[in-house]
Amino acid sequence: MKRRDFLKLGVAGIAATSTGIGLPAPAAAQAKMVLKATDVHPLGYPTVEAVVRMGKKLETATNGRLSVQMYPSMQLGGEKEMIEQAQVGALAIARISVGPMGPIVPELNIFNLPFMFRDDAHMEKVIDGAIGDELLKKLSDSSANLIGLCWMNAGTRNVYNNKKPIDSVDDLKGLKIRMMGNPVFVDTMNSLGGNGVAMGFDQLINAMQTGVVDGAENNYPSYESGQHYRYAKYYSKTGHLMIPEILVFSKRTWATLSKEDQDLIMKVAKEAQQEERALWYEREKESLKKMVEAGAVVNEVADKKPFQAAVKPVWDKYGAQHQALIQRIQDVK
Ligand code: BDP
Repeated sequence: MKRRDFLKLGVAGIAATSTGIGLPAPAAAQAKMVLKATDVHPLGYPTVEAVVRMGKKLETATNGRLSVQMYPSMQLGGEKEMIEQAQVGALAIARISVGPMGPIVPELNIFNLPFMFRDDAHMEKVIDGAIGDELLKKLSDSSANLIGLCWMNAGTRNVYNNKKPIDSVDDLKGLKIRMMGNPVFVDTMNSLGGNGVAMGFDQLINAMQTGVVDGAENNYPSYESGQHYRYAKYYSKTGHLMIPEILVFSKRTWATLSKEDQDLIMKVAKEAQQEERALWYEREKESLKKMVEAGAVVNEVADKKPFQAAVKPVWDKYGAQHQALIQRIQDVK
């Protein structure tokens, strides 16, 4: 089905085998529901696998009444489209990056600040703790029409391009680098001296092929599974962003579920947060190996201080109104 047709249907993100769609909560709660889930990544990718496993648990716990149908590999469009479909209830579950959620829930944008987290352990402590819970709640209480279920690891993002290895801020001069659709990222790349170009993940390969951009930035698994090394072989460990993923549920579909089902989904989602993490670290290692075998030229960036200094204006612009939250994140040890 084409994306547009899919949207036109306007179904509540569920394929109910009874006439449960659109009925008030108690009737719908009893109906058999297939929750549509989507991800930009392919089957086997840690985030996809974690949601597939979550679906199996739901199926077992409800004797098949609740299940998850996964649409991987951008089958339902890029992240922007995924968010929109979850908002209108055309799909139930979307696994998205916090990246594009920043403009929707301003506090979330703090996770999108360059060099926000010291390392994976710091990021994990933040998302597993009170701040993580508060931000999921902020999202659920916002006008975004989404329920925040859980977080997932997505490692560190590094710059890659088809011209040369990046060692210093100067090396980025003149390079057109694709960034996720959120002004904070374009500003980040521009303050580093490159030219940030915002576009969807679904448009990136085409943009690299046609020279609209010279490269992009992402973690090892996205670079490897998307085969981006074929278009941009210099992968430089700039480590400028560490952005967790977020699993969201359509608020419209959520409202048709019983409290018991909502609690069950929350429970398996929290488990998915930890399960994805284990899968993530395995996949990072495998992806690094595969991309190098496929010809990627990976380099360390010895001195990151000039990169950190260069993004100061981004912190001033996006962080000023969230100083207290930033301090709390930094205080997490
Ligand atoms: C990947 C995220 C994915 C984003 C993509 C991007 O897993 O959700 O869509 O980056 O750069 O790391 O758009």
